[in-house]
Amino acid sequence: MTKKDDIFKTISGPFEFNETVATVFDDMIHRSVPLYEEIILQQARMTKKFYRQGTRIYDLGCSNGNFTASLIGEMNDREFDLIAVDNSCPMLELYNKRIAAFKTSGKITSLEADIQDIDFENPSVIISNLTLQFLSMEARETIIERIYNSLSDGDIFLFTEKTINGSKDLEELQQEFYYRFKEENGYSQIEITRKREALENYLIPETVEAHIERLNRCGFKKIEVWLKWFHFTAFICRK
Ligand code: GEK
Repeated sequence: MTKKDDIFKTISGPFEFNETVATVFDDMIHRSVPLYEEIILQQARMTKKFYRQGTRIYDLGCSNGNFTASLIGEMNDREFDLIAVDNSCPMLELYNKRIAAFKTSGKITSLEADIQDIDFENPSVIISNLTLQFLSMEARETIIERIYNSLSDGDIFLFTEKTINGSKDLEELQQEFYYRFKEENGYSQIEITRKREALENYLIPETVEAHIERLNRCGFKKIEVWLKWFHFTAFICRK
């Protein structure tokens, strides 16, 4: 049973994926990311559809394993090879404990590493759900270029990001509706404000256009926004 996220009721300061956050992660992500379950489920289904036997799936920023759990369910008896990467030790400890309890025909390897430092060996699906947003702009460009180069034609890169709108009006609208969503999920004004301040300069969102331009520069030409809820945008890119 996951603990309730009340971190910002009492503290303020910069955000990090430490033990306190790991302990409440499931509650936090469900109450902070609209359509989170739907995003995970459809990504697991797309992974199943595009995974080529004998290749690897990479989950960049795997956290406590929600995508892995969903993938195990979707793959059923099918064999697969998944590399799940996260640089937060407490998060990966939760991941390992949780995934060990699942029965699966898949080979699952968890790696405590920075996603910028790993080699992509024979991938057919690479996923980064809400993780690129924590990298610098240069690092985003480098990793997407490497992802593109490591995939073969027809393979996919799935990613979800918090995005912003370049128009002030529409950005304010997104903000308003997002904060309303958080309030409806039980976060108080002070918690919302403190979390926003804590993420400033750490989670750097970009516009959808900026993402598409970068994807194009890195080689991706077939791109679809398959889900969008105000700030939250999920992409599929096919090589
Ligand atoms: C999910 N994908 O449930 N290298 C490795 N891991 C990183 C890095 C990095 N450079 N930066 C951040 N992380 C998950 C949710 S959460 C999103 C992803 C959120 C890790 C970080 O430790 C955390 O576990 C994850 O990326 C981001 O679908 O909490 O907003």
